[in-house]
Amino acid sequence: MSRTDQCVLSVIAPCYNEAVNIDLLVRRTLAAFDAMTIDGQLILVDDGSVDETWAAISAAADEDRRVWGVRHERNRGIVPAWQSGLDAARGRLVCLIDSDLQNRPEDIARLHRVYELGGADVVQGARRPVCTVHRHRVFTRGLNALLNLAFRTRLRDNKSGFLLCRRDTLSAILRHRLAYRYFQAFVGVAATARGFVIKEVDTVFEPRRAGQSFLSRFPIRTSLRIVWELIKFRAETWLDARGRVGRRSVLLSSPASLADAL
Ligand SMILES: Nc1nc2c(ncn2[C@@H]2O[C@H](COP(=O)(O)OP(=O)(O)O)[C@@H](O)[C@H]2O)c(=O)[nH]1
Ligand SMILES: [Mg+2]
Repeated sequence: MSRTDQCVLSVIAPCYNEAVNIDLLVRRTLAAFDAMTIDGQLILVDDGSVDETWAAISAAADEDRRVWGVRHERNRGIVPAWQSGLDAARGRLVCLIDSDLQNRPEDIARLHRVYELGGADVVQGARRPVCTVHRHRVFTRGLNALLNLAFRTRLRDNKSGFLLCRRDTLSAILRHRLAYRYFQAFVGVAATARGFVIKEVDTVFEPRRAGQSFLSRFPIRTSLRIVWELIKFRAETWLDARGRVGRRSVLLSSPASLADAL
């Protein structure tokens, strides 16, 4: 596939020190494309890994033209990695998936099937079990409840990270004005706040085969930072909504002030 070719589906996987998982991830994802008989592209974004992740990605890209590698020189986080994947994506549809095989690449077909049935802008996997490490489960459930409360949503898994939608829909969801390190936690509420309809389907969340979860490194610090960012994002969406309503009411109430409003 050349840089200008279009395809149907681009799967984007952020990779941070996942050398041991790349080979199987690639084989299972390409097999899923074959089973779906879909014109697919797999984009692996190495986010400044310090292990052999980039070597594994390069080898896979050399072997199959459907595999693309993107590399960050230094670690920038999951959402900037999704963004770089999005910049390289040639698909009308995109799918985000973890690279550690906790999401099953075979389930991409399920998300796609549900999407094609219509009625949803975003189809996301609700992880079952939601977490495989006990202390993470408490954190994940608490954060999920907090997000639903703050944004008046009723999502079962706000921090899924396994979803499928149109490419331009994902661009719109990831747009934000303030700086966040963990915006991946706000994808569900951001989608809802921007008027997209999300459908959730249960997907198996396997235990990690190898490597380390980013949460196990600094759980307390990470949790506090995410809660702080939640407050920030709540304020950002509130201001956005007020801005929209404000502009609309000016337009509706006084055509003469149209120039001012623009
Ligand atoms: N790009 C990028 N990806 C990351 C980073 N930390 C984790 N990931 C990837 O994001 C996915 C989910 O991360 P993981 O640590 O397994 O989170 P958990 O499943 O919620 O415990 C995996 O594919 C990781 O390789 C990071 O700093 N940058
Ligand atoms: Mg994981």
